[in-house]
Amino acid sequence: MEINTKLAYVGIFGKPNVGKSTLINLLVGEKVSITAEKPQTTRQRILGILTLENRAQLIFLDTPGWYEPKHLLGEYMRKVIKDTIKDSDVLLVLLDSSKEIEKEDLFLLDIVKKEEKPYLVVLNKIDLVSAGQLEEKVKDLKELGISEDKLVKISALYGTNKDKLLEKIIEISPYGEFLYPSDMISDQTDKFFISEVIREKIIHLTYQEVPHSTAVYVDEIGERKNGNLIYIRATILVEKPTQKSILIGKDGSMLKKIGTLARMELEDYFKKQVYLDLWVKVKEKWRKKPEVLRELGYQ
Ligand SMILES: Nc1nc2c(ncn2[C@@H]2O[C@H](COP(=O)(O)OP(=O)(O)OP(=O)(O)O)[C@@H](O)[C@H]2O)c(=O)[nH]1
Ligand SMILES: [Mg+2]
Repeated sequence: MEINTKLAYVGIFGKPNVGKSTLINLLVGEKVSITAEKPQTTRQRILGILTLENRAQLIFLDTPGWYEPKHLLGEYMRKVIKDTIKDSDVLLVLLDSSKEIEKEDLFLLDIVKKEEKPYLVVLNKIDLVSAGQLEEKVKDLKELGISEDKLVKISALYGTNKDKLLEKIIEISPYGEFLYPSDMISDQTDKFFISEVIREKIIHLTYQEVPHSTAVYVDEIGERKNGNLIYIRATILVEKPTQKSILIGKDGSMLKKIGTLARMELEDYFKKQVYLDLWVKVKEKWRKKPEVLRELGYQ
């Protein structure tokens, strides 16, 4: 029998902070990946599925931003990117149209071109630039050998040209039968999603090294009050005692803020009352320790 549906693993790549996670959430139509105004937010491969009945199933893979690794965690993140490039049928390279094209962008573009897989270059954040600036970028990319039919200009934040991008992706995707049930949007466990939501709030509320030195581990998810309340106990790992004091804050005020924001989002997600019990622990140089990384699921 002839198959007339399209099926593709679609990898999303780019420098830190270009909007990869914002884009996967837009395309899937739900929050599957955390986002932040600070770079290096995503650390793992995040899967999000969009099923268009009788037409296409696109399995998007969000990846960490491409940057020079400074520790084992960074090396892990880079491996995630490389593995995902191999696993994808279609590659999307995201660029921030409000920023200069840098060597990391060129490097990624080079890798992607060498793969000989269908790819698109996605110019994101067009809401931040003028039409003239955008045309300059298109010209720069042409000089780098990226023809206009491979280019899509979008705003992941505002959803501009979402359908145009989807059509282009489907056009270059291979035929295949659906792999996932059509109502499935991700393969993430509750445990992982909870830890990511907590980490997102920490990234939003803290600065400098603190967001990067933080990991979150969920110790327990339990039901209370005859199943009407979800009890969650989670540990926030940091690398130094000073970071622990920042996270706890004066009289516990920072931890309370983090907890409240995370709880509100989790209540929305579980559609139930949530009790969030947060603890902060120092684990020196955890980003350089293979056994800790393994425990945290970075492996
Ligand atoms: N103005 C504007 N901001 C955007 C757009 N897309 C994303 N952003 C913002 O850019 C910042 C980074 O977005 P993310 O989606 O977390 O970026 P990322 O590429 O996943 O970043 P890493 O996970 O660190 O690699 C956030 O503050 C987003 O709100 C856009 O189209 N326009
Ligand atoms: Mg991200």
